[in-house]
Amino acid sequence: MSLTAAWVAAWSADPTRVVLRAPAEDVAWTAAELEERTSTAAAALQAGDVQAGDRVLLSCSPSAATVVAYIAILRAGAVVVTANTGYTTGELAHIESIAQPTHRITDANVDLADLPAPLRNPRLDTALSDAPAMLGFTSGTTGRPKAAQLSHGNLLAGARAVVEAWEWSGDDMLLHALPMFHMHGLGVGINGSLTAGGAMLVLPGFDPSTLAEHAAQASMFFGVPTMYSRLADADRLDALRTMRLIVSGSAPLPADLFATIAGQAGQPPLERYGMTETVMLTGNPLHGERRPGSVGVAMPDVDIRLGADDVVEVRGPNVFSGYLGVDTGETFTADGWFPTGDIGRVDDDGYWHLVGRASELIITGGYNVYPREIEDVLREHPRVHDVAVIGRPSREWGEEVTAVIVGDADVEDLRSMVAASLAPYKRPKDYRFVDELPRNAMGKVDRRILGEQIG
Ligand code: MCA
Ligand code: AMP
Repeated sequence: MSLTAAWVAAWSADPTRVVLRAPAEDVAWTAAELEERTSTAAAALQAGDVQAGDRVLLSCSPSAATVVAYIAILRAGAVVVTANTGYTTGELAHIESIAQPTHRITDANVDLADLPAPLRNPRLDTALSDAPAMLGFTSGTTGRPKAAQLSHGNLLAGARAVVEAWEWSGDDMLLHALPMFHMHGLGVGINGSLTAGGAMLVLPGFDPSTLAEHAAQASMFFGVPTMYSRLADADRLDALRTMRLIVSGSAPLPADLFATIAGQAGQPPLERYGMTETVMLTGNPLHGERRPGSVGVAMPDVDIRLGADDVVEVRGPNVFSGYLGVDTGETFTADGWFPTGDIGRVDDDGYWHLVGRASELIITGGYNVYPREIEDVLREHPRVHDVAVIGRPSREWGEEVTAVIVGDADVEDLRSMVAASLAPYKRPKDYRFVDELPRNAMGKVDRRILGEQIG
């Protein structure tokens, strides 16, 4: 079954229910209206020559129009290619060179007004379960993004798992304040809500006071730890008290923040763990102990084990089929499991903990940054002789991107170089200068020692 056939079935079960609210756009659409708008938009995409299997770049801010465009691409049988709206021209060009999209939807044309009149007999919701639905970009070890290919079946399995685990129903209203170009906002937020037959209240972005203002209307909120920490700083966590479920993910939730949320929001947050390549993998239970510092137990239908070097390995209907252009032999183990790159351990009663990462990946505010990509840019400066980019602990961001430089380049010069080629979240928040970088016997920078040295 295609993902969208499942959504259409959920809409037709209760067509008069309001399923999409977006106060900033004055939107309150029933299931019948959302069905009608997305089928018209999908038919317009097909009139605009979007064929089944074509790749459509979607790089838009969160809005009702973005939700419609996303659903329409999938209903038309095309593949959603996600891209951060903060990308520079160079970053976007790289994504496009890998994904080769035939069409582009950005904030400038998200209303799809530039398309011809919709086809009269569109072919909608006909994608098979193994047809590609999404190309999601993740940081590769070379520092440049790789495209993870997810099918309709992968995304449907991922959505059904969270629907089951969180007893998500048609009575739920999700307060959606996440970006709509990542698995968290799309694969969990939107796909989960549509699969459950629930409703969403979409905000154009995250800010504590707007969130608090709308919280009473919603039953669920999903956020990254930075959002919870900002709600705590603004003294607005109590706005979440009326919700039935608050979920944290994308980055580690520190135990002290867990305790602050539990106290001020009147309920422990449910921390879960996922990846672009797999949708969700584990989660603390809806009923039962939510263990601080643990990412919980395996999601329904997900198999999880510890592989070589304590890397977490996973398998299941939600796990992607591979990266575009990369041999699957390099991506999966010989017996078909996906090594996540996260180092884990498991308690006797099945609760998983993530204790580190096999790679140098930095996670800042829920966004992934690969040091190499920033180092490559900084190294271009003639007065940078050597450089290492590391993540330093930060209360606000979890990890803060920091550039450590050997040389005497001017920091303002470095900042403007970086701004010209990298999205804002990748830009170092701090620049430090040292006489030399600590290296191990293999000549590789020892990032742990470097972190200790600069404090
Ligand atoms: C914005 N900035 C950041 C970040 N976000 N810097 C580092 N890390 C970030 N995450 C920059 C801004 O560009 C700006 O730079 C400065 O920091 C302050 O911006 P501000 O307005 O305060 O930021 P914001 O727009 O309010 O964004 C903060 C945010 C956002 C709301 C927490 O980062 C966010 O939505 N994060 C969620 C990411 C997410 O959805 N991840 C899921 C990935 P300047 O001052 O220079 O202009 S999917 C995933 O990980 C898997 C599947 C999973 O498990 O979920
Ligand atoms: P992405 O490539 O953006 O999908 O990010 C996936 C990565 O985010 C995972 O491999 C983990 O390293 C990290 N992650 C997601 N959820 C959690 C969590 N609850 N705790 C710690 N790390 C997490």
